[in-house]
Amino acid sequence: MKNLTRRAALGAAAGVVLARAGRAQQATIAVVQPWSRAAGAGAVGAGFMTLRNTGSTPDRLIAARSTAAGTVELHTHVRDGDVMRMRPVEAIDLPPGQDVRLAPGGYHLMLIGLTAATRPGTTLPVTLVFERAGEVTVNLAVERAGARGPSAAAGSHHQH
Ligand SMILES: [Cu+2]
Repeated sequence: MKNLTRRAALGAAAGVVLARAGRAQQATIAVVQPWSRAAGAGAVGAGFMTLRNTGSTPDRLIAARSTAAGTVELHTHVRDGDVMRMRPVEAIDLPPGQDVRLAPGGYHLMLIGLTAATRPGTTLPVTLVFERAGEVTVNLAVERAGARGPSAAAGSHHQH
């Protein structure tokens, strides 16, 4: 019994250490190539990027906001018969060691009520709120309307 008790005590201590290590893990989400598309003032814009959880614990994108839009929602696309429709989601899960893409036809940020027109070549600030990693502000590179991806990736021949 004495051994079992000691083992339980050690286990509890180890648990505390793990929890502390987890809390100390800040900024373990890398935001790769955030981009948007040109849109008019008052219109709805979109935000795309790859979210890379470089930590060892799960995280979630739980909200986003922008000084350049009235509201920012987290959206996904769901199939409805032959049509793909957008639907708000509460959060986007970010498993450790994985890349989650926000891309046309899938997860994306919906920037509702742009305060000004966005033009190709400019940037758009968005603050991402992660459950564990906290808040990160990134600049979305504005591409032309209808772009399918960030031009930095499309034009890159050296980053393989
Ligand atoms: Cu949407």
